[in-house]
Amino acid sequence: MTAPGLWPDSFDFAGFNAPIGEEYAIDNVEVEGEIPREIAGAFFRAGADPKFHPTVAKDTFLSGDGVVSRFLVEDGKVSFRIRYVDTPRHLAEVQAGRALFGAYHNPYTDDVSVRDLDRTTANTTPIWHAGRLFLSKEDAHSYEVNPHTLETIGPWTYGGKLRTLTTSAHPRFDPQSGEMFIHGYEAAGPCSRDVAFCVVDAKGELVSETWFEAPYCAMLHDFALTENWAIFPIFPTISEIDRLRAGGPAWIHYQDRPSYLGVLPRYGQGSDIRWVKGPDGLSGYHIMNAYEERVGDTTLIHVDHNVMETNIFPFIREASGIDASPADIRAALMRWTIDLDRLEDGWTETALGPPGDMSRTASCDQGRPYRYGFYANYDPGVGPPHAHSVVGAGFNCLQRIDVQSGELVVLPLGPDRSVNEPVHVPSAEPSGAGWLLAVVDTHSTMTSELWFLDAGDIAKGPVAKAKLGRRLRPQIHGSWVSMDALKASVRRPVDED
Ligand code: V55
Ligand code: FE
Repeated sequence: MTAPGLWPDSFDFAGFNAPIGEEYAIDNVEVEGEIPREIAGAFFRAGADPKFHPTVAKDTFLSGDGVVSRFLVEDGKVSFRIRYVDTPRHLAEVQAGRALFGAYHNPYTDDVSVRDLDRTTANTTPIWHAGRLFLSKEDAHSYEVNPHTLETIGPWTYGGKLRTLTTSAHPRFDPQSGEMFIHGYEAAGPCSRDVAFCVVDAKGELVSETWFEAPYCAMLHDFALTENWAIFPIFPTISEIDRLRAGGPAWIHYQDRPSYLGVLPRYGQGSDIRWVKGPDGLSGYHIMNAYEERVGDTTLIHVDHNVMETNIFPFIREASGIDASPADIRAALMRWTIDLDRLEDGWTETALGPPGDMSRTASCDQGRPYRYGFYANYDPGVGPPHAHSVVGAGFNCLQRIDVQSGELVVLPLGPDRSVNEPVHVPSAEPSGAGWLLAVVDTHSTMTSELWFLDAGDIAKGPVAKAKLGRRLRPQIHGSWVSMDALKASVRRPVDED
């Protein structure tokens, strides 16, 4: 267990965000209601849970040790397990009995004894591809984890073929070919402007890696993929080597610098990249979806994502001297459209829906014209802010947007609850909308539940809940893996008893 009472005095370590530091398994989680039998598989979750008190006075939720957890769902029953990701960083700190790594994303603040060690916490996304599970963070390579035991196997470099020093926590998948596309920023080391772009085939082989140079070393968290194109959003949240070397904050958001979209044919070379310039000061993290539209003899690309007028993370705004209260930051789910024949015109912007994050679509909709997106939102009318999740206030609404008609369906969770990023589970019924699974946290009882919702009717509330009876630290991202895919994993449940 982690020691109470000595954590930095901020929302990152309070309430639901208080560190937990326990690895455990629950075989039979209490279920209320009936879990639809067609839901069979594993909901893998990545999270952050600092084991030791930080060495820096101010630390962020984003720096916590990676934990991987799994809800296994089959025959209406649920089991749960959670473990640390045994990165070299975590193992070294456990060995030392204290934190050795310093400030978020700044290797120059680490103890000299760990100067040559991988400093990733692998705390951001569980990635499933070609029968393997990886835990990822954007500052290093991913770590392979046995999906049955949650034991860490080691860093994943495609048999040593990978040249980039980083692969992001947001790969994109072609649902038809089974290919995975993955980028890595700071590919050549801290503050380098090099971005790697890799194609991995359906069998898990790295088939290409090409590099391009971004306008600046931006926090390039996610990218958009269509059937033929990859689009890289560059927002002016920038890292600079002199500041890092001086032990300063890694990221500063510049309100007076432009945003860009990098446009690359998805099987192209880095040298093919073209840049579209946009307004100053914008910020965004996650892409909901993107697709191409043929209009006359030109092609439009639509990118749907939450766009904010400044960086959403309080610690980045503070480091940047940006004084904005969260309630005043303008944001919306936006559609940005570029015309491939007129990139010099920039992009046009169409508001699709209220602000929010942690978006999802059905996997089969990725990169193609689609109708439904799901995402979480904080609505102050629903309840007060609670210490929860990486943005501070937890999300208290789950929403489905019809991006064609604009229709919005909302499930408000009330003043006492926060919701984590959902996963979408497809239905075997041809007309079925599928299911949404999301962990919902109740603040008055400090307990977490896995809710099962009909994706076609989220407003009616959960059809079933699996009640853990204890608190989970908020999730970063999650992934759904069907039971068939899990059973076909290249890894076996060797040490499962
Ligand atoms: C994010 C999360 C991170 C990170 C950078 O959601 C960006 C955004 C959990 O770690 O390091
Ligand atoms: Fe993310």
